Amino acid sequence: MRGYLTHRYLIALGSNVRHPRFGPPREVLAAAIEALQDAGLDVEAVSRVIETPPLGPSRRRYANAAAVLESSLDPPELLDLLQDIESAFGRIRRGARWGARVLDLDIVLWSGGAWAEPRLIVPHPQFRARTFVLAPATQIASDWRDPITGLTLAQLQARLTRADPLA
Ligand code: PH2
Ligand code: MG
Ligand code: MG
Repeated sequence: MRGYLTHRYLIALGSNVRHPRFGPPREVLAAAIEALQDAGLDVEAVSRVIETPPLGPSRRRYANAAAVLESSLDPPELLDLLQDIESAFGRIRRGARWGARVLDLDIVLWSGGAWAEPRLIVPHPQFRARTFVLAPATQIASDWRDPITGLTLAQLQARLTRADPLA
């Protein structure tokens, strides 16, 4: 049922480790989309999967994608669910920041504007600087406006790829 309690979310997906059953990272992301649907989330759009060089210490390349979904869950409730799915895919949180991971599901934007608490900040604080988030996100939600800068995803992506150091 869709009603006034329904929120829209932009989710970024990433993987740079094989899964013993699903296989290489690109297949992990496909399986993750199914897991989101099985968990009762209404998946409205899914980008293509892109392969990206790792940002940070990990050496393995990533598969990245983005999805738009609808849910009546609020951001902390959705975060709990996404973390349950990450765990079900075998992700172990070792505390190491940006370590290799079989599945990463991040909340990038939600229809409610900004959300800030110690455990969860939406919009995702780094997403404006990350092509591996903006490129797939622009495929499926180019007109979605970042509530902080007022720019659309397409504008943020153009600003990033222009890469003018004086801008
Ligand atoms: N995620 C990270 C750190 N570095 N690099 C790429 N290419 N793709 C990612 O999804 C990614 C990353 C932390 O979540
Ligand atoms: Mg994450
Ligand atoms: Mg991440």
